[in-house]
Amino acid sequence: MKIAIVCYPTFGGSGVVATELGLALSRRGHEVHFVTYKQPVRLETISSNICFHEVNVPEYPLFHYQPYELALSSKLVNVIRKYEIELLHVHYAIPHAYAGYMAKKMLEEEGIHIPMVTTLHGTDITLVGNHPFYKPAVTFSINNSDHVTSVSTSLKEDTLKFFDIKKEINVIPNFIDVSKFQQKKFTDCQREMMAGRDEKIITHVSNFRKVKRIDDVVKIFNEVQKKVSARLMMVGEGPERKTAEELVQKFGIQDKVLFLGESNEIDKILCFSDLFLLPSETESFGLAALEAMVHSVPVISSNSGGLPEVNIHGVSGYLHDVGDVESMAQSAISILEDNSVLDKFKRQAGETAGNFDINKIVPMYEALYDKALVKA
Ligand code: GMT
Repeated sequence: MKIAIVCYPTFGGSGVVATELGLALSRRGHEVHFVTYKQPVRLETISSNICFHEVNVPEYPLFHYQPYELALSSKLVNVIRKYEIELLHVHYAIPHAYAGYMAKKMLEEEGIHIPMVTTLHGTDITLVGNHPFYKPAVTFSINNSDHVTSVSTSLKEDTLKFFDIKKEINVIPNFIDVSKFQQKKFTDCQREMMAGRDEKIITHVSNFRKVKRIDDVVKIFNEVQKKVSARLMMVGEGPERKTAEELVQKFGIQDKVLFLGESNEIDKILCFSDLFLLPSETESFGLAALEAMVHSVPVISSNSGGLPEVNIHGVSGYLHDVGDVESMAQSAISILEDNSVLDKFKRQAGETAGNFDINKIVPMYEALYDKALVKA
């Protein structure tokens, strides 16, 4: 099948999922064309059946805001026409499904009919899409997609609650390539460079937006380090970093907290981590938690959004109410202070990640594509 994928090429989870999906589809014999404004961060190889088409938005001084959707829909028309693409898979309702719909309509004028699958990832629904300004555009884009998927049941329920949706929403959870991590030998898993022999390593990875509550990460760690000798690795960049750094100063724990910035080597950091913290306000899924679990790192998270579908309370880690720093810290201590408990949680976290193996999930997308093609 010839598939065009539209996504955000950044470090965010939706871009990662879209890229990993495209790569997996190409390995399964499909021809995949990524259409976006920059080469996606995890798209390291371009081959005969993986192409990247850059969307250029010319700077024109008259426009206060450069019209990305216009440039994207025109690019889609050209790519679909030139490479005889059979199916369009867009990640995010706005602006991608919105632009995809325009491309579909332009192509229809030429007698080309192309089915569009839209995957909802969360931010488009729970944060951006629910803003009254965007609501009509999100509703329209979802209702005019040929097929719609969401990455968790919780996100499906939120979408149906917030918007007037006429389309069926199929839940296809995010995934991870378990075998990749079983086979990989992290020769440079240099734990000793990061912490002392008796210190535990706690990690947080995100884009440091408000929704991630990284001040809670610091507060939880501050409580934990009073009981268990530990270090905190803060991986990522974003608007809340300064506030978190100030909190670290306030608690006087600068020597125990490392801000590592954005990293392409998350695997190398997770391989020596003992615990992962994700106390977000909400997560449609929490791919970062799954990435930790596949490295056998237990997760302490909030219990909001799709997190309870990924992190299983008492099995792969613990979940508590948003903002309940005290309970999160207590749970973290209970796992870290006893090595036999830690080992049990590590094993269980790895096993839970197996439920989301790429080989179970990618065929669900392929089945949906088949359905979409039959209808088209
Ligand atoms: O919140 C992020 O870190 C980025 C955001 C995105 O749009 O890329 O992530 C969303 O999609 C991910 C992949 O499906 C999910 O794992 C994240 O939970 C979701 N973020 C939120 O719902 C806040």
